[in-house]
Amino acid sequence: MSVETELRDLASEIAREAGELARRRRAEGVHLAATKSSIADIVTEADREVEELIQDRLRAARPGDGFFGEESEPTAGETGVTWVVDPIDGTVNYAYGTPMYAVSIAAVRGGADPDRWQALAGAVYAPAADELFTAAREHGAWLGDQRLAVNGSTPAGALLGTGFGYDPATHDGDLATVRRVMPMARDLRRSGSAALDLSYVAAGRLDGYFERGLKPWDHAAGALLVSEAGGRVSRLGTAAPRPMLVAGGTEVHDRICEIIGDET
Ligand code: LIP
Repeated sequence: MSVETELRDLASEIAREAGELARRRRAEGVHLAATKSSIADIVTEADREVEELIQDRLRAARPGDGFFGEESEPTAGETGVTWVVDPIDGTVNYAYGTPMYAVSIAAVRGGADPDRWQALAGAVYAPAADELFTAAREHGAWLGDQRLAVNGSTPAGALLGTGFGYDPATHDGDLATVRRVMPMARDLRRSGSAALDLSYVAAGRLDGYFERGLKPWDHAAGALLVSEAGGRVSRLGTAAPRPMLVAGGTEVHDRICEIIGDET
């Protein structure tokens, strides 16, 4: 067993346990804990409780690793491995009681900078669907025991996913991007969870995905799933306040980048 597959199996085990906790708390009733960047950017008590469980399990299994989670202060490690964690991606869906939410756990080599890290392993668990997407570097991407592969060419147009930030002031610009990309699309999906959007690209349920302003924990695991499923992932405009993430099979990825590339 390689380091990457060991990290993948640990992430998978913890993602399932954390997802089950999130599902239980959802059934018991969700309570708002705070708002962050805007009144729409919420964190629930479950987000914090789930992240605490994940951090405890990781600390017990690999005490020297770093941790970079959405709901806590980053902690440096001394092993060279950092865990990048979104305890409940799709928080607004979760708060509203819609099923598109997931636990996203990734292990990366190096710090928590997506432009410098090397993703080693990832797990995205969707409790409502009981679907566990996993990947280990150079060991493929999987949904359970089913090997994943991104879609190839899209003669009928590409089925694309996208999303919007919590700040309404950014919506006009993001909609302008959607308007530019739509001529290549057959249709558009907006799930509310970047981790699941990327998992769906890896599984061939979407042909491509683009979204501006994601946080590292939103895409750390999902991006590895896409690349291990034979797809491509790029971050455009990394010097901008809201870099653009693009993912898909090579043809779709490259076409989206060609359309968007000059606007970032
Ligand atoms: C969410 C992303 C989603 C994006 C939302 C939000 P969160 O992450 O997964 O793609 O459109 O604005 O950023 O806040 O649920 O962890």
